[in-house]
Amino acid sequence: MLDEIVAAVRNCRTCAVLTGAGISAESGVPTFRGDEGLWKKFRAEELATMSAFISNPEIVWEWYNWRRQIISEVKPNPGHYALCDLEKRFESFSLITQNIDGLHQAAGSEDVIELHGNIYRNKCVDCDRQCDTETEIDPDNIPSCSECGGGIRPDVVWFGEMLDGRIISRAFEEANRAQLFFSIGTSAVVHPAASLPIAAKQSGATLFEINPEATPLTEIADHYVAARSGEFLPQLVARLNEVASPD
Ligand code: BV8
Ligand code: ZN
Repeated sequence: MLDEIVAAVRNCRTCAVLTGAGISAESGVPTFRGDEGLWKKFRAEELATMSAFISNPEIVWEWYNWRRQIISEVKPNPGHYALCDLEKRFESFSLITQNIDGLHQAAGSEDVIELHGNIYRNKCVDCDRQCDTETEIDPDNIPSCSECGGGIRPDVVWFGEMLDGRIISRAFEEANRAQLFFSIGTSAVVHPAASLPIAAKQSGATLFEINPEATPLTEIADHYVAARSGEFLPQLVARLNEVASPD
């Protein structure tokens, strides 16, 4: 398997990668689903919504402050760093993430396409203006937008909300032009992100999936690697270095 992926990396000029919560799992960030998942403790699909924010903004801010606290204490893991190395091996490389934790950027990845926003950014719930309020928001004293007085919310995409049109169109453009597409650490159930690997495959890309568990994508992937990204991606980079400079 490793050799097939090495050959594909060496033979392709354009690559796109979609990551999900799984790539940050080995940094200690809880995923959404799975045994330790956020879903377990909270119905994330209920909390990551505008209706939850309107009916109970305190609870929503407590949840995001708790997640910000966890994320502020973790570091990128070898999987994040391996993607920074992989980026240099292609003429064109696009890193598209569903994650809002900023760990790809912290590892050194440039030009990360953040489909679902970023947990450290705030914006106005009414006029969408990005606000530079300090990261910690007091749930019992939620600041208001200086422009229109609307409440301040996390600048992330909630369920039932459209993604930023420019961002999602760019992501599909990159997926459609990729010769090689990696789906890494995502359960591939949330749309429209989960449609990106399918679009890539339909446009002729070779599709690799890296995930310890199978997902709805596994049966259409050209290669499925049942492994943790923090273990497998560094092995891939090491083998690429070996073949690049055989002794
Ligand atoms: C939209 C930001 C138009 C907020 C998130 C019915 C059918 C199809 C679609 C829908 C439907 N009903 C509603 C919809 C649309 C909905 C959707 O897809 N729902 C799903 C649940 C069915 N989508 C939306 O609402 C999107 N907007 O469609 O607008 C519209 C408008 C109105 C009505 C309808 C449509 C907006 C979606 C964005 C939501 N925001 N996050 C926040 O974080 O607080 S989603 C959130 O979950 C994440 O951002 C991520 O995108 C998503 C999925 O999570 P994953 O990243 O995949 O993580 P998960 O825990 O699920 O999986 C982790 C994986 O990692 C596992 O497979 C595990 O095995 C693996 N793993 C674990 N350890 C490792 C590992 N892999 C590798 N290495 C390891 N070490
Ligand atoms: Zn406003």
